[in-house]
Amino acid sequence: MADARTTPVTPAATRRSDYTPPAWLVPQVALDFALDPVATRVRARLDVTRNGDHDTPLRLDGAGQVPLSVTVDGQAINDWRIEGEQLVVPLSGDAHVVETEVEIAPDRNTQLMGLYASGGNLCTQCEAEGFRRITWFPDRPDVLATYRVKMTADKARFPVLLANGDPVAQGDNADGTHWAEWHDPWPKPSYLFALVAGDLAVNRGTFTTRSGREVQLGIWVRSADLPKTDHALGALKLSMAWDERVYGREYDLDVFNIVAVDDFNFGAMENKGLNIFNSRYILADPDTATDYDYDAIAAVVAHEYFHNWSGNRITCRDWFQLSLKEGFTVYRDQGFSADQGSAAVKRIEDVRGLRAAQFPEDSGPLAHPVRPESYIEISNFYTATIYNKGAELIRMMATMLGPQRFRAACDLYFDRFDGTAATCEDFVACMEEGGGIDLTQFRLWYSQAGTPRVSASLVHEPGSGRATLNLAQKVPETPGQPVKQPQVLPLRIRLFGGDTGQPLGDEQLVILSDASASVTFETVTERPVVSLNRGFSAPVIVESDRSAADLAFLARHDDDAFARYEAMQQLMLDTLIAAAVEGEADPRAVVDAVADTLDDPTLDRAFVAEAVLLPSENFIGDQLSIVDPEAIFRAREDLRATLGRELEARWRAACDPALRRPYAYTPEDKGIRRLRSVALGYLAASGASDAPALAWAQFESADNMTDRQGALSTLVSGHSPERERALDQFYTRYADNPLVLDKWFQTQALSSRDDTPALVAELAQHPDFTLANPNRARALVGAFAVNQRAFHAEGGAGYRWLTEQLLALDKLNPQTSARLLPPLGRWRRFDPVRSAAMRAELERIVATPGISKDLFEQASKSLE
Ligand code: 0A1
Ligand code: ZN
Repeated sequence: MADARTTPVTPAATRRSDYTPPAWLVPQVALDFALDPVATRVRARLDVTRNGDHDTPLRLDGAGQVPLSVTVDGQAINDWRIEGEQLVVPLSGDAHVVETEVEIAPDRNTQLMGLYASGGNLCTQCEAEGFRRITWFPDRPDVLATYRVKMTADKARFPVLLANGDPVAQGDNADGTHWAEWHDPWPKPSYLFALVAGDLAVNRGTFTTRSGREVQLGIWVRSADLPKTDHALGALKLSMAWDERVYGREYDLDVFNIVAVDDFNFGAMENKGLNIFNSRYILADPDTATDYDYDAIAAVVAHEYFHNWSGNRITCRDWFQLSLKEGFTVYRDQGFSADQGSAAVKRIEDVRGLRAAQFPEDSGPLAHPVRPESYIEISNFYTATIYNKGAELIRMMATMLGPQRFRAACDLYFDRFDGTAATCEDFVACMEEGGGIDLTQFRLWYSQAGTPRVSASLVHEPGSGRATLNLAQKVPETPGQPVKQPQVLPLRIRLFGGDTGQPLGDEQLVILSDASASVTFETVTERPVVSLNRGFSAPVIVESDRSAADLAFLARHDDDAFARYEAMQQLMLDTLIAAAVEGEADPRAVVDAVADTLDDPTLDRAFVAEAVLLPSENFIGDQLSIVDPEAIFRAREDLRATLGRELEARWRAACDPALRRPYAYTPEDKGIRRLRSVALGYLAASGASDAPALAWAQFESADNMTDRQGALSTLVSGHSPERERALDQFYTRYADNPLVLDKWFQTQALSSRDDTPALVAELAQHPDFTLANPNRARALVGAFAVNQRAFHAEGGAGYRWLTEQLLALDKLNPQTSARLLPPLGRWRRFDPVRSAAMRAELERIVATPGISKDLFEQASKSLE
């Protein structure tokens, strides 16, 4: 197959306003694959029907393949032509059978889109536009077809043949090959097509749906990995039961298979009945996976499973509607995870993730609305805005509707749009109708980019007992959107008595929809303190005039766990910003609040571990108009050292080896482990002379990866002899485990040592480093680029190194390369020297001949 990467002279943009329905529909497809890594033959038989009254020819998308043959109703034709990347077939009637044959080369497919080889097996990835790299087809999500798939392959090399739907037949051939046929009765868009051929072992299970259908579940991996699949299988069963219980959604086929592959561009893919996963979101045992990995596996398994309804049964009309399936499905997987353990801790983690990835996106050059207006390359729009801000939009609607009405509105949506390709507007209209609420203004959340800023100040008149909360909002300017209108902000608010710590009245849901508004509270007899945006009910930035004392008060007394965490974060942030900008700040309030949190026996340890963690260097940087990475690093390290020293006894208690219990994956044990590694970090920051020895002891005696990696991370930022010992031992022990080696690379790329840029450049020469595997590339290159101090180290070597990696990676895998570019796009936020150096690298990328349109779009937009 020809190279599909294009030279971006003027890559064309696709616009939402240009949508037109497909001219031809394809109700049925039959595919016949003669599978071989070097040369795979694909024969496609498409039943096509004219859609409406027009005389346009059939246009099939491709990616540079040469059709070996084209027939219409069984007759070879020669009036087909290639226009751009499309195969154009003139058709006279209203219904025809069009057949094509192509040859493709999976083992030369380094982009990992379409049919490709991974670890000796063959697999597919078709979302968003990968199916056209397999065969000629109207590769757009609003063309829904039923698929019959036949695969033939060498039986010894590829004993397992899987595709979407249910297996219908199989057999052996005399030449050593075998074949299997699968049929998917549910009409689906081409991006949900999948097949897998390989030498795989399976962990089987069953799930009986509430209406009595017994579903055969299978998790397919290489046989050595089989013992690491129980957690994923358990999570799948939990997800299936949860979707029935919470959303009334049942599975609809007799089999549900998941295959894990090592080479994968994203996390996982929801192909109908045949999910394909990045192996990092399947494989786990205590020795190799952290608690974070276990949680992520359950969340991603749930996410892909939930797509069966929010994505597959109801899909997207066009890719501008991507958040229809992604925002809603993230919201659903967040609800699932919240129900498995501490809902408060889950909310804290999700908000931290939103602030780390989406807020910077929304305030930078790549900002775009949840429903974008245009794109050059759709792969660049699988973003935190579409996924995570999209989920926050659903959450706000759920908050405004309340649980019963939200469920009724979801039922209406599933019912009305089942089997169709829908829009974000369709979803909102169902929320409106099913929930009995007017969402006219709320729709601005879909069209306006940028994170709204809310300012809040509380005025109390002790004489009258009246308190007035003055609120104002502003949605900032973003690229292409200079003027914004006020949005609908559902803010959960409660007042507390500043003397007694008691709540003053119930929580209120205040809907701020004007540019400014006031909320009045009567009979407020005590000085009130306001708890704002509880549970992070609106994804906004709150600027309030609350004093350090008020924040410390809320950190102790708020009855909303998230708000308590938030008050603590704000207190820490104010202190760190003062220290970074003015050179000094009084740490007392933070030290006292952290001490009280550690001492509070009513709080679960997982919450405590989150609450006592300082905001990241990046997040502090995001609050400042000009980021001084070194000053931020210093301010944060100083505060860590102060906390480490002043609360030393408490940290020692939290990581006391005597308190260690045998590994168990329970919410309680996870919390204890998390706090243990946080405490170890504080002890190291305090300069305690035995900190490296303590870390080494934890590293060496750990019976699980969470403790081992926690200790390693602490050691890696220091200069002790234990550091090298731990790195060597870790490497030797896990030399055969790619997922753990990723941790080895990543931990070093995140080190806070001064020499990290040089060490990272050296690691790129390590025999185990390769850009060809996306996990490995992200572990080193991706991690380094978010290590604020290292990446922005004086001299600009980090920028040059990143650019070289991106350009090299772009030749293999444009999607992954483009996704690693955004840290360079923060150039406006740095001093003139850094800023110019970053710009120069972006300009170098744009000027490089032959770069992909993926990378071109990200780099050129970052310069605008
Ligand atoms: N729909 C998947 C995400 C996904 C998108 C593109 C991919 O290929 C490059 C792979 C996965 C999800 O939301 O999980
Ligand atoms: Zn998804």
